[in-house]
Amino acid sequence: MNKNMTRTEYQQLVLQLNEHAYHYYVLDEPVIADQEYDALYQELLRLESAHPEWVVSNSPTQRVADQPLDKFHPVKHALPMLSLGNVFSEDELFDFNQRITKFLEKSAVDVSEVVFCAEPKLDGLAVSIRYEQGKLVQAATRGDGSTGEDITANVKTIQSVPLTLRGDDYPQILEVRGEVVMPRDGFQRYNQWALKHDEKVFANPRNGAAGSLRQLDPRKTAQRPLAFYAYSIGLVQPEHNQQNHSDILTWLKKLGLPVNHLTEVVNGVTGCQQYYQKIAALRDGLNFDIDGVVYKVNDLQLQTVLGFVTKAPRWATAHKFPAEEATTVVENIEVQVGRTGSITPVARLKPVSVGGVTVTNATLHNEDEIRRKDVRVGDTVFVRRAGDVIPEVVKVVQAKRPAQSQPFEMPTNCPVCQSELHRIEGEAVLRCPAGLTCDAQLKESIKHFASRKGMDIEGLGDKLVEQLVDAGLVKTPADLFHLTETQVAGLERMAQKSAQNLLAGIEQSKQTTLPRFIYSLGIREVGEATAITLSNHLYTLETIMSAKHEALILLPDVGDVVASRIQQYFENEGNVVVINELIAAGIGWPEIAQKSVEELPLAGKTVVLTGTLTTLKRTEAKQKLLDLGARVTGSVSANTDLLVAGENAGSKLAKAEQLNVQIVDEDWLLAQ
Ligand code: 5U1
Repeated sequence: MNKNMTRTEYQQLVLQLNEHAYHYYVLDEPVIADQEYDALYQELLRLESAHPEWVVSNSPTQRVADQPLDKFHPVKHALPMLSLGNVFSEDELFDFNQRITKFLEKSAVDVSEVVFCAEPKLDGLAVSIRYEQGKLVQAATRGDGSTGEDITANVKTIQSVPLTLRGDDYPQILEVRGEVVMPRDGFQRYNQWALKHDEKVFANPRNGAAGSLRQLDPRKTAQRPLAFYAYSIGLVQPEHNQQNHSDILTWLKKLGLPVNHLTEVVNGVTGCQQYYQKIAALRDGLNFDIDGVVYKVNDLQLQTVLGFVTKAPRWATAHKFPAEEATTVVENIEVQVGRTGSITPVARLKPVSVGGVTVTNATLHNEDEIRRKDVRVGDTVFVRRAGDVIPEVVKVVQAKRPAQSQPFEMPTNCPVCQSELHRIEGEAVLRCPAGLTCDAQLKESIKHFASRKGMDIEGLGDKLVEQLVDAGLVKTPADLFHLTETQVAGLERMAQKSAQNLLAGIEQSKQTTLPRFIYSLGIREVGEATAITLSNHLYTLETIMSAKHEALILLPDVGDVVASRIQQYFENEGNVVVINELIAAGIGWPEIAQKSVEELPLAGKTVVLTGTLTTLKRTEAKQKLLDLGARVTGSVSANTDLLVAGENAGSKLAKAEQLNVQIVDEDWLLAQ
């Protein structure tokens, strides 16, 4: 890049970077790669250091103030920040709609079916952001609705919040209301980092968002992964001329503010119900926590007619999902031994309904976690269930702790095989070192071996694996292939027919694929995607088994740790013996044609992945595309050859249709 840029060129560079941020955060359609953005940003830093007098307030470098605050100052909202009424059932939703229609009838407004704007209800912290002459001048928490706290310096650090509004057609004053959230992936990453660095971990993403915004030092907030979604407006001067709430959201988006992509206009109660079901089904797969959906009468004139009941609008309500947290009593604490010997303490709970599901066990993760939370038998605890993850104990209700309770001590020996437990430096978990000679690890390894993504042995469920191990019939995965009908039929609840079915399932599983076989071995850190990578790049089991660390780390997404695990696994003689026995028992797979990169099915093709996938994780789908030879990019353009569209594909799908780009779904990708 030109080293002698002029001030005007510097200003253009700021605009260019802000435009890229808009494409990335608001449109979700980046037009340059992250590295290209970083290079431009570095150039900006260089220019600003050479010419500090040029620095403009909307430069992306100006997000983080370098002085901590001494306290948060009160801010009076120009218009109150409203709260929302709640409904918890379909009946209550009907009542909400009926109250609206009755009120409109009484006001002599004729509406046969109310049109709503439906949005996910994000579980974060509500904020109001004020722009004057297009510049962000203030951000405040909701507080009591009329007065909040000034968190401007913290909100400015959120990358998706524009420091200046886009274009030049913005009102002189615009107050935007919305939610600051900590995305789930960022929350996990942050907590892992916090654990390592002895910092406070957050109990859930909502606490993460709230705690981060309440930091007096904005440099700390800047390190927290936060996102913002706009959902309404406060004061606007001069008055806007939008007709519907959905028009306001479109307008905000045009001005550069992120609006949640799941927002939809729906008709009547039926539309609301369908929207609720749809979002409930998507909930687990989203990257942010939601605790329900919000319906708002879309027509702004009707909103004015409907007005308010105390502080909440009559024209809007939240339809809440069943609570995901509940309190219950810890009846016992036991430890479980995992497939790789990891020892996990588990709280046995007095049964409690959490989010509509009865929970009786909750993980306490590991020794550090149990110490940190100091969970004891007899304690009353908050239990949380988020999506399909294992329920966890969030915290103890100290006030209800029984007088005689004792801190929990982790065992020194494996509860199943009695081996002495080890804790490897740098790891949080205790491990049983006995491998397959420990029955608990053997059972979990066989379950993994037989699982759907592994050898896919029809008829071999968890219960049966436990019976086979307990009866001493299976000591390694290879023993499965030498079982006889008499042995299996002799097990409890098994008869000749079911024994025959199991043996047929085992026989059928012998014809597999190399990635499935590699996955089924249960090598630590080697999931489905890595197994595919190993197979597609190294082609044969022999090459994979003898691959050196230096060769392994050259493979896509194989880092130091994964490479070490793979090498250690194949260096273990016991593992090699079992592999040889499995091959001798007749397990085989079609040879992988050693194609050069140009011969791969998607060689030279530019592919975009969008929407929510149901089977593959996003990283797995991307890996699969890469393994097929594709170049995977983030945005649809005239250069895109193929769009893989999951559910709720949104704007990328529309653009691909417009550009006549070939569109395929997840099933297509799975079949490749
Ligand atoms: N999505 C969404 N969340 N939420 C919260 N919309 C929304 N609207 C709110 C609140 C408190 O209040 C409106 C009445 C502006």
